Amino acid sequence: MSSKILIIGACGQIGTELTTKLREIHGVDNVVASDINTRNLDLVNAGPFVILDAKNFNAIKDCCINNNIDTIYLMAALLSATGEKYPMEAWDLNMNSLFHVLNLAKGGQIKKVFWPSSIAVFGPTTPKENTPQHTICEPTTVYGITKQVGERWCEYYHNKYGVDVRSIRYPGIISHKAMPGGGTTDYAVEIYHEAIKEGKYESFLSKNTNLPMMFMDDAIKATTTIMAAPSEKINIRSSYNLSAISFTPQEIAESIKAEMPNFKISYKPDFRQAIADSWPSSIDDSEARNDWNWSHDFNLRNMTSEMLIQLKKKYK
Ligand code: AKB
Repeated sequence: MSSKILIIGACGQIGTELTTKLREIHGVDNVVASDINTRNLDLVNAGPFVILDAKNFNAIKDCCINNNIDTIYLMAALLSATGEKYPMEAWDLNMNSLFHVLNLAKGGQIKKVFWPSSIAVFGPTTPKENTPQHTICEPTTVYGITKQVGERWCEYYHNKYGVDVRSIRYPGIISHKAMPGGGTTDYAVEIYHEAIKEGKYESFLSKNTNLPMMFMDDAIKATTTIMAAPSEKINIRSSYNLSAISFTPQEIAESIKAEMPNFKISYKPDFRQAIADSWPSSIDDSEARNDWNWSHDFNLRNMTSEMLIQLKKKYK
């Protein structure tokens, strides 16, 4: 029998594309998209959509009962840059939404949960290169703290109450449909839009800031693969390291210049530089590769080609 899925935060950068993919896999009517607002609604309204506040336990519970939901993807969150501006709001949204979903699963209403963590769980004391799965995690952002604590709670709910919760630590995600909002890695999306629209881009990170990144197709593949894996293959119930590519603003600019020789980049680091400097440059994701056969498809060159093709169509 197909799962009946609720996506909370379906109108965000990842939520929109996840909604489309899950509807392809499970059938349009089996995937209810929800968000607190209707930004990007055109990307998710080919199937059921409800307005839902991720901080409202009763609203989530009623939505699950009314739609016979057995699986939740909790994609709502305030990201790293916005979280620094609104620390208490980030804590409130990121933690309460997770508790609501974990408690529904503990009560038996929900059978399976996906909750994204992030490379933001790492901090300045973490080994920067090839960051191991199990290592020092002393995050310095509110967002990172919520993700680190959330990971501990996911593992706790699994061990203590048998909740089938699965999670991956997303790197920066690059996509051409919905824009990201409020992250430190957002520059790597903006740069393509500005390349097509203006032929130039001013980066808010310095030219040698090397961060782990991933094309959206790979992020969606990782998400659907971990959720489809047999439960006994999921040995880590906090969150899996996940990796594809790492690059700097200068390297992404070079990859754009290879296709658009007149493209110009300049650098004006702002408060997000300190956040980026606290994160790793590359991630060791061998546990995800071993446990549930994760592999990525996109490198910087073919990601740039695809981004430019798609955005040329969008802005023509
Ligand atoms: C951010 O930059 O805050 C996010 C993330 C790495 O989790 N994209």
